[in-house]
Amino acid sequence: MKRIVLVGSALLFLVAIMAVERPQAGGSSGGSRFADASALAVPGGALTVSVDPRLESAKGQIDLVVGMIDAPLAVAHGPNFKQRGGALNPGQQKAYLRQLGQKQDALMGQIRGLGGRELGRVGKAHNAVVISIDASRIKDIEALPGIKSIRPLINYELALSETVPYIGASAVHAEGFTGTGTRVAVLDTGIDYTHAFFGGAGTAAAYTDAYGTSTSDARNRTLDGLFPTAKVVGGFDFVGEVWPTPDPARCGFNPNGSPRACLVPDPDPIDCGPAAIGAPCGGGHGSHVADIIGGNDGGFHKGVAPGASLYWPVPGSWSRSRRATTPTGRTSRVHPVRRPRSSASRRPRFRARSSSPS
Ligand SMILES: [Ca+2]
Ligand SMILES: [Ca+2]
Repeated sequence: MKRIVLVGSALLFLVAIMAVERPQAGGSSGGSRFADASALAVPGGALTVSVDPRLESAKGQIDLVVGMIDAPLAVAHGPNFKQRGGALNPGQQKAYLRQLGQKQDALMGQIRGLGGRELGRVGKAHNAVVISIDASRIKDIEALPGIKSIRPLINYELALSETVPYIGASAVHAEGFTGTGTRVAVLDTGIDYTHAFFGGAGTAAAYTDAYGTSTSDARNRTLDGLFPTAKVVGGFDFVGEVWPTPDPARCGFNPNGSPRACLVPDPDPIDCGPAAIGAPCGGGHGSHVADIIGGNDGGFHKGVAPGASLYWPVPGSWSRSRRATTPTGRTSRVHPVRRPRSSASRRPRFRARSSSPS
């Protein structure tokens, strides 16, 4: 019996040592140390829940981002982990996310009991669940354990007026370097050279004159006296409007009878962008990229090199970037080209919305 007690004591001592050696968030070791997400958690009830003041007068059904007290994976892994090495190896990272997910499951069970519905959840850069619920339940959510913050879900629109200064390009512009005299060739889906951000009229009528009203419209294959322009000084469409979508009318059929896709080049690189043009159109990615590079409406809206001239060879059709802009314009992948606030008559082409729980 005495021997059994001694062995048990030794085991307890070993467990105690392991507990002391648990890594903390921000640790710099590789992945060899034992990881336990619970060591990163702030005890429930120890924090005051931060409720966004914009919710004070909220009424009716509302979308909320409910932040949780456990650190997201990025925090648990440690700051600058690419340079310094993270605290968790890949397996531990997955286990940590599973642990966060289990707590989110438990929270959602409680929120559903309050009449809420889950819209989404995140755990890597931010630990939160996104829900839809009646605003009258915000106080009840605040009382739930493990809650850190409650914020409204807001649709943000990215804008060059923010991103260009953010990367330091505005400071370069202030020194007189705007890309003037530089020619940039971009390989993408095409460019809407009628857009106001590229010096065009910026009207639906101008776009229709250049593109037509469907992918089969002859105007998207001819220059129509509208191209090139002072800003978009050259370009060519090497693929046509629908490639790689099969186009039996122009391309015929494969030996097995299936419709073929083929390249149908034309001299007009006008982009197939607006949702007003039906399927299979739905792109606009090239115009979006062009705006980031050299968009310039002569006012507040400026790309990274607003003085640059653009060339637009089109080696890939809109279909290659279908995910960039859905027919409803709702996708988070696109950096939207915003309509100038000063001109309501200019259409909000290629605009996309991005929802963020931040
Ligand atoms: Ca045309
Ligand atoms: Ca074309």
